[in-house]
Amino acid sequence: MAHEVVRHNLPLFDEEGRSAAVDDDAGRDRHYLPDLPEEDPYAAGHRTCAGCGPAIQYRWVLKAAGEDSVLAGPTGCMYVANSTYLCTPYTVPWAHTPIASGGSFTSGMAAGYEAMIRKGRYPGTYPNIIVMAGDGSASDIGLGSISGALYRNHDALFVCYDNECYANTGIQTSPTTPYAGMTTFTPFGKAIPEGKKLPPKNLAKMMAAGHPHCYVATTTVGYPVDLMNKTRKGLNHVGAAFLHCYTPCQKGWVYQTSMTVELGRRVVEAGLFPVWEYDPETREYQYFHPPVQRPVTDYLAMQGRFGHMLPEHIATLQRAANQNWQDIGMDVPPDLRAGEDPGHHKRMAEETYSMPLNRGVGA
Ligand SMILES: Cc1ncc(C[n+]2csc(CCOP(=O)(O)OP(=O)(O)O)c2C)c(N)n1
Ligand code: SF4
Ligand SMILES: [Mg+2]
Repeated sequence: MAHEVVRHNLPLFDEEGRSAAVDDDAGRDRHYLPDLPEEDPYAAGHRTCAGCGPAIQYRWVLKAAGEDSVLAGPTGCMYVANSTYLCTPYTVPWAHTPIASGGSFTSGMAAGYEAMIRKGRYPGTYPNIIVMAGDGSASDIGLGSISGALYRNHDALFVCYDNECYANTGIQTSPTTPYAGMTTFTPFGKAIPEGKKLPPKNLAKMMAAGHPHCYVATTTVGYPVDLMNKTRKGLNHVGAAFLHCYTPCQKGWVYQTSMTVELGRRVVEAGLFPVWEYDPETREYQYFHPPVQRPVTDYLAMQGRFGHMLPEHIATLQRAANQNWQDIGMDVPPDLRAGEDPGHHKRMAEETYSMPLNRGVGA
């Protein structure tokens, strides 16, 4: 006789109880956090760089998922920096997979647990099955295996931690590296002054459009409660879920290490990374409308990887951001529309911005 597969139903964190919140000058609630679980399945003591965005994301995803989780990690910084012989920061089972196989390995785990529980060989509740793959893995080398797992609807959460480069092998360009983002494979010079010419691949929209039965969402390390709730929604969804999370890489992007979470907000406020959720029941997108809309220079000027940009490059990015604002149903304020004109900008290295942060490097 087949045994029943019992699943967890994780409660969502309260996003309304913001009594402890302290607003900053821009009206953003800065210091709000609800009561969170004490447990930290991603414990301290790993070896990622100071301020590593993917490490922050790993910690919050696993805090939201809890101890009854099993985890896979394809090759990338979050494999290499987190594991040395006989040592990992995880208090839950974890396995490394080849960079191309995060999706297929996780499909196997999900199918295996289903089968073992049905046959009475595993006595517990169906665990939270999670794979966290870098952008190089999820949007490029391992895209096929993740798409296959989503298509077959295995009950697992597939996360892309997006640091917008192949970080672990020395900051090479990936499909999610933004236009003009400097990497070791997209240096700027006389022939190609913008560095990278292509716009980023729209990974999450591609996953939602191509696998409409899946829960799909985007988030950033700038919104911890949103990130943790989307983790829980993805895990509660019976079937495959995909989460695309923006995670700054201070080594590759060249910024002050304390600014990782601030960047996670500014990229949204600059219109360069829309935060949304796709509901497979209603087949609708819900877009987050940030309370602050900034010129892209407020975001770009914080990072050395954009320091070489010329006025026409900044104008190109402002046009892309303005298109994003329209796509998510927000008006484009006149000053942001004016930024579509190159004459509106100085060279990036001379741009002013709204916080005293490090200057861009480069020309
Ligand atoms: C098939 C294959 N090609 C290339 C590599 C070399 N490699 C190891 S880690 C890595 C970078 C992965 O980038 P990403 O998935 O974005 O993770 P990140 O390092 O940025 O965390 C690469 C290219 C590999 N391990 N396997
Ligand atoms: S190189 Fe980037 S992604 Fe890798 S550990 Fe350092 S900050 Fe994190
Ligand atoms: Mg990466």
